[in-house]
Amino acid sequence: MKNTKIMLPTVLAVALMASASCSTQSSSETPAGGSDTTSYPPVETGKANTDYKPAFEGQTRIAGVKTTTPFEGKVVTDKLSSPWGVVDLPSGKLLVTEKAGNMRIVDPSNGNVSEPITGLPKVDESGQGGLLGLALDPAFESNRMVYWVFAEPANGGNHTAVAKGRLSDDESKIENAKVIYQALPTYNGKLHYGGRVLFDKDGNLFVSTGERSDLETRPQAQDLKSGLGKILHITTDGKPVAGNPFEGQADARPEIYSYGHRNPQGLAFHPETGDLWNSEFGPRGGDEINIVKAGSNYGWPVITYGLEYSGDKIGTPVIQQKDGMEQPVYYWDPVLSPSGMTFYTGERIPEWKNNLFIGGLSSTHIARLVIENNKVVGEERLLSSEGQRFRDVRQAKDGALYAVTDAGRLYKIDKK
Ligand SMILES: [Ca+2]
Repeated sequence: MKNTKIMLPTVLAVALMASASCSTQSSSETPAGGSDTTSYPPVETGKANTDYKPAFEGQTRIAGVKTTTPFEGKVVTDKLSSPWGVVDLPSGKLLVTEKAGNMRIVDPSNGNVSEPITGLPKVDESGQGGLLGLALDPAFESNRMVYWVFAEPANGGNHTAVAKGRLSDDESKIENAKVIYQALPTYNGKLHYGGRVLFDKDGNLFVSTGERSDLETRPQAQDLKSGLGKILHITTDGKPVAGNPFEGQADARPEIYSYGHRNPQGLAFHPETGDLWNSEFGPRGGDEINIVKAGSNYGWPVITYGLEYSGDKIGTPVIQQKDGMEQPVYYWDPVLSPSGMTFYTGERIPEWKNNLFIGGLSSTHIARLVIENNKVVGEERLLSSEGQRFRDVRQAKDGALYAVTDAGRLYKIDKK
């Protein structure tokens, strides 16, 4: 969703500041509003899994940066159950998916969590499956349409699917839920569903799908006849968008936008360039941030900066770069387990403008990446003292970042 710059009324902002505060983190050595460009050593100090060399300087372990504006991460609620995606409604309340198959509405002004919203199709919540990312229709205020990604149970296993439905006027149920797209083939596994969905400026959807992890399905990331390991570009009816890169090409699915992805769980548009960026789980040592371009190949499982979790090397030959395959803008070794992400466009913390914020699961922090000319030039770890697996981070219309964690917390991250 595009973010806007409408500020929250002062009264509500004060109420928010006064609401439940379980924890705070701040960096307050310099005056409020400062913009410190000092570089620090890279935030990653752990041993890398490999001795692979990056394709260009600054592709990994970039210099550290520190936010100088005092800020804090407050727990709005800890009553969610494995929340996976969060979006803000026009009312300022937040619509959240929970992995087991529920949506709920959270009121950030008081932390209230609604009963489960009914009417959603059943999900397969085994392993990494379940109810995943969501997006509001750009015309939500008039049509109240919600789109979501989920692991759909099917004969022979499950697959990543996209559905839509109308949020009832009383916000208690999804009406006329309909599955609009299935990323086939169905597979009997429980890993790597991808799972984010994002509207573009033309009112079409970008959807990320995983390659289901196993050696058996992994090669399908390179297979244009498979829906696995892809970024897809579909209409709100689940049809390929006209002009997609493989349109009219034999032996290719016309809904595919890019391929060679492993398990992309983050999608966001760069606010200045308009480019689509993704975050993607690599194997052990190869988590990536990419700029997603139409028709491009992102390399998995042919090239990667990581190892198998067994420690075995990946690929024959074992290579990290190849002509015709895109290099990540940035990668992590050791890994972050990057999930939902967003670019900050708010005004309250000026030094965060156009920075990328990525929820880290295994790393238990939010990564802040400073980006200039499509390169990462600084990295910071936020909320690392919280010990939380951050699943999604999103900016709401009040200009704050909201982040959900696997342990059921919703954080509001804002200027102190
Ligand atoms: Ca890649």
